[in-house]
Amino acid sequence: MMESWYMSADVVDQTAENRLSPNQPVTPEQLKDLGIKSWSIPSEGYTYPAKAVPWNPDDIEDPALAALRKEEGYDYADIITCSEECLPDYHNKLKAFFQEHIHSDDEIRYILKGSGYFDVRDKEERWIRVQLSAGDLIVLPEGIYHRFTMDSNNFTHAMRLFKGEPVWTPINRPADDHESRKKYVDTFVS
Ligand code: KMT
Ligand code: NI
Repeated sequence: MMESWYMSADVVDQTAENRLSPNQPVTPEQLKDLGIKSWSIPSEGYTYPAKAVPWNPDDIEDPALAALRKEEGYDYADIITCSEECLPDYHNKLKAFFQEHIHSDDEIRYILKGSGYFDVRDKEERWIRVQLSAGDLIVLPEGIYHRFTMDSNNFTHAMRLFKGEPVWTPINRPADDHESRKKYVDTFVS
């Protein structure tokens, strides 16, 4: 199960839990209220390639994942492994992932192995840390301010899903005038 909590203000080590003390948990309902959707689909027992290409998403053997992809229209899928060996331009990518940004589409990630954190802003701009581990599938809605980091285990093997032709471009904050941001604010904040 995914666990989430409000973050402490002073982040020294981005890979640490950075909880408030005492811990202030965030419920799945609170995440839903920010437009975040999630599912749990056990990933053990299935093998996936370590790298993005070449890989035909129709080769997915897990019927639960195949069904969800069909239902949600996630017709594109590839694989990303966050490790120095597998991810080209590793250090710069990790830096970019942790820069606060939005996208012009939903960001959909299914953790196959390892773990990591997505941080998202709540309606009052406070950071919520969402802990993901193998089997967690999360959808961050278009226009939500967020960032990603690995945790102290330093390994994330994930599937990236998308509807249609993928666009991964991050739009760094400030992006308040971006159409996707305005749409997000209209739908979930105001
Ligand atoms: C992203 O866009 O932040 C990533 O792809 C991070 C690695 S996948 C969990
Ligand atoms: Ni992103």
